[in-house]
Amino acid sequence: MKKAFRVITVAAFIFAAMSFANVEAKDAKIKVNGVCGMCKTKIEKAAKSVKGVKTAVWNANTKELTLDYNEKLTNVKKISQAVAKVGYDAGEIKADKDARAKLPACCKGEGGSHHGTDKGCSK
Ligand SMILES: [Cu+2]
Repeated sequence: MKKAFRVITVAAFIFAAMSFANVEAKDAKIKVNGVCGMCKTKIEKAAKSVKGVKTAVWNANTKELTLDYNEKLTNVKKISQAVAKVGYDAGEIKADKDARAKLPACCKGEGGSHHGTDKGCSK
């Protein structure tokens, strides 16, 4: 019986340590109004430049940026601000006007296409 108790104690410890680690890793989804593959690269790069962001994946179909970050180091607002800075509306944060003005027309949803890049807007 003593041995079983020990195993349970160790298991409980491991479980507690795991859930503690999970507290720091947060998931979030924010809407970002990008258009193409070029936008995707910019959006993800901006999000990942924020300290504490582990993964940032933007989906062109759903317009959702899926984040995995350490909540001790950053938060959704900070990440949104970093994305807004490169010219896109991100969650509650509006795009930086100057950065947006520099985006290709198609990346602003105004039609047209990038020149010869299949990663860019083509539709
Ligand atoms: Cu684009």
